[in-house]
Amino acid sequence: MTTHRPAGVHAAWLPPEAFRAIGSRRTLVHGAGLLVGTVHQEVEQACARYGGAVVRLEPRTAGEPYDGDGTFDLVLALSAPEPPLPGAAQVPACLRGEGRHPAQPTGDEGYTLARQGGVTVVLADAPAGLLYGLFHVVRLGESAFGGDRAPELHRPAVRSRMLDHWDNVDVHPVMGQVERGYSGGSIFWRDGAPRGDLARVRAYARLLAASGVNAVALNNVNVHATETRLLTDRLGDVAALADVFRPYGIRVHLSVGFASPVVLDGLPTADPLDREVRAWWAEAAGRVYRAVPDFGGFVVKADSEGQPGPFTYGRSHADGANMLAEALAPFGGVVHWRAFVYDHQQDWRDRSTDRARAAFDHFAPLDGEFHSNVVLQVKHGPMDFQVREPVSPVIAAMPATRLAVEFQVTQEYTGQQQHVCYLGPMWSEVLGFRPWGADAPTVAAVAAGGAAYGGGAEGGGLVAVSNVGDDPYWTGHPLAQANLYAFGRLAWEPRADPVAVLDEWIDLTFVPVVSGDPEPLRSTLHAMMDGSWRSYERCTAPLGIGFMVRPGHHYGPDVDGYEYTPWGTYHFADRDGLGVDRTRASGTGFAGQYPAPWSEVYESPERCPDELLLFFHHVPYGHVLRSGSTVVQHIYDTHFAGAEEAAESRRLWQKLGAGGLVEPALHARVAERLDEQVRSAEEWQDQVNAYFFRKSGVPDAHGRRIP
Ligand code: GCW
Repeated sequence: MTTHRPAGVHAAWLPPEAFRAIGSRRTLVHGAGLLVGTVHQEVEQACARYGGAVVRLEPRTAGEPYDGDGTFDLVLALSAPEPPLPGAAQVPACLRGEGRHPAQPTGDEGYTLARQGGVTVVLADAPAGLLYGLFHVVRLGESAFGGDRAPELHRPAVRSRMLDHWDNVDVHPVMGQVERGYSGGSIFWRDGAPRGDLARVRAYARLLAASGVNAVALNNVNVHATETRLLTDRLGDVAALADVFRPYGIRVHLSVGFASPVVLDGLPTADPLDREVRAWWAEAAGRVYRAVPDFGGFVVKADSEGQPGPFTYGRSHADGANMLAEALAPFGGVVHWRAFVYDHQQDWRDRSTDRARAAFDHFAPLDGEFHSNVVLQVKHGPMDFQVREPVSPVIAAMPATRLAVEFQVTQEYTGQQQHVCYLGPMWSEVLGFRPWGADAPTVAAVAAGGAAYGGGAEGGGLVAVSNVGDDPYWTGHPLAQANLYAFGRLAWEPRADPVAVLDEWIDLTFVPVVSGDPEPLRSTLHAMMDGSWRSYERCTAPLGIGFMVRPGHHYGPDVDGYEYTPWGTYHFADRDGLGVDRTRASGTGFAGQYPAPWSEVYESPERCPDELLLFFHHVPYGHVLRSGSTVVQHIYDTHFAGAEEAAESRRLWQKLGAGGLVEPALHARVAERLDEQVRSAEEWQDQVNAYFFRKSGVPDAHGRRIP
């Protein structure tokens, strides 16, 4: 029997106690195969702890009746069981094989959930659906076993729900074991070798499956020499990890370097139109699939921040992606080709080059040229995972291309897991954004594709960079676990309310292990977390301008840190005002990359939403926002407020105390991070306010102290 977690590791959102309601009941698990085995094992473990019972039935052929006639509280069965299950009289008629509505297939991963006559039933067409249905019952807890429940069909909104690990096999001299990782080392590798701690990986797979994730890329998109060998002599590492993810319905993918044929086998070129190069990739793909038959595919960062790519050979990104797609196609694999391509060596003096334009300029003209197993993976904003950006215009520009939208669960620019910053509300806003205006499809619909996207290309799904490491709490800051959970849940159901998702996480993580009334803990966590993304926005770069962070590691304030660098991330503050003019009328023209109505809304300083004003416009400090405040007064007010909110969070957590409601060690870990958050928020407040006071000479209207 597997353990729920390796020794010394916090259970995150599935402590054994979360299975209490199921563990004390009688369950029938019906179906064959690996994932049904996982379902059975999960229930069996719960029953061993809480005294319930579980029966496992392999499907039989018609005419061969089941023995026995058990009575069950919970039935988890593959659809249309024939002959009828024992105790089938208890299965609601509407869900019995013969009575089920034929127009409602559950698909590969969906399930129907109902309760009638004292039995809770999960029916699925395929094993993965049973697994997701089981976790739904876990979320419901006791309430899964009370009253009646009309049949509900649950299916994921997007097919591919993927986490990318930026894990290195070797320790990188600057980036460490995990690039932009804030949770210790990799859970896969340590110092160039597999960690071999597969129990930890299994526990991770289980957490991901319970949140809805079904794909993982194992290594950093910046591919160094050792990671290139994951395609050859290190393929065994990949197969071992795939074996652990598989029972939880998760496929593994690999990031590959575009120059692999040169690096690994000394080919003279990696030109995607070269016959030998194409044969090399076909052979590499075959090798991978022999080791991992359900391998997901390749992730590629090409011609980006120094990574090799097709531009070296005068070829397009469609040429590059399609070559890999052809190699993977015979096996059903997919290429995730990243659209994060821009000039990272631009001249800061040149005001006409605009990094925000780059992805659209490179990729929009290629719409329709990518093979159907290429997914173009687009960061949600045009720059780089800032606390506030407009939605990337690429998302609305490529109706004939499979698009995936990429988020960053790891908090590179949102507090690095030192700060509480619950990102669910940001992702929810992005997913619900309608690039073509009211009544037109949302970003989530583009990621879902097909019918949801008005008959557009099949969707590429949702992807996010993982925030997990070998830290005992998984994510450094224990409350950062909520971001990982929320990504999976919002990828499954983008319309879910992010605050309700947070509540689910609290229910699954803390409530099962609380002795006594959980309400004070619940309300404290909501008070600290619900609005923490907006609070972090108030603390840092104002009104959508972004950056102002310390170069390199990206933590803490440095208003001019990137101002005179080649990275294309400028605020252009002078004595009169700040912001980037991205209008068509007088600026870089970026606003024109959007369809109407947003092209018009963003073009106009009067209509542009306040929170994005400085992303699109260069305005004087005295410019009056839609809120009624001036830009400079807004900067002061938000920075004072953000620092005060951090202090308030700390007060709430201290008030909660270490006794009883949360383990003392966890309380201490959060308390220590809150001290740092308060310190850092004051630093942001003072540096940003002092900077703009000195530039503008405008005093704070309320006479507060600006150093
Ligand atoms: O945000 C930037 C990060 C890089 C990262 C890059 C990317 C993996 O600072 O560390 O590289 O984005 O998304 O490729």
